Amino acid sequence: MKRVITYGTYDLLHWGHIRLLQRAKAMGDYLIVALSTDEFNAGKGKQAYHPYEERKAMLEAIRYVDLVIPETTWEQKKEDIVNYHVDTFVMGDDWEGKFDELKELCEVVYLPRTAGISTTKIKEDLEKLGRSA
Ligand code: C2G
Repeated sequence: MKRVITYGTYDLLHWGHIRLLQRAKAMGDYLIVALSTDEFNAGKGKQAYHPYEERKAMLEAIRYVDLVIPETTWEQKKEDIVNYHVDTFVMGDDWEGKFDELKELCEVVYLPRTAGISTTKIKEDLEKLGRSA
């Protein structure tokens, strides 16, 4: 049983998120998503549109996702990898190199981001639509 973990906010769930989760799951048999809590996001200077419980429920509805756990700190990754017996840590390549210290514990993979889509872009495009309406 190969176990994969990834981290993120997953707000306004979109195609780029789904493709990341799809490819992450394809790397093993069991995919854990550590989902940023609203409090942790505040620390990232992010305010998600959907609160944690809704973002969690949406991820749990995705066939590629086997378990959703809270991400409450930057430092929890090593503990998560040990506690959940993780074989592979996966992130989009906007994080390229940022988590290489985890290589002492598991495989670390950065996957190409899906171009042309982001939560920020969705918000900006909707704002433009609102102004032109
Ligand atoms: N992603 C992607 N393609 C996009 C947008 C996002 O592949 N067009 C990936 C990101 O690279 C990330 C995941 O989808 O691996 C979730 O993206 P976010 O919700 O934006 O996560 P982020 O805010 O980067 O939080 O400790 C790590 C942080 O929690 C990551």
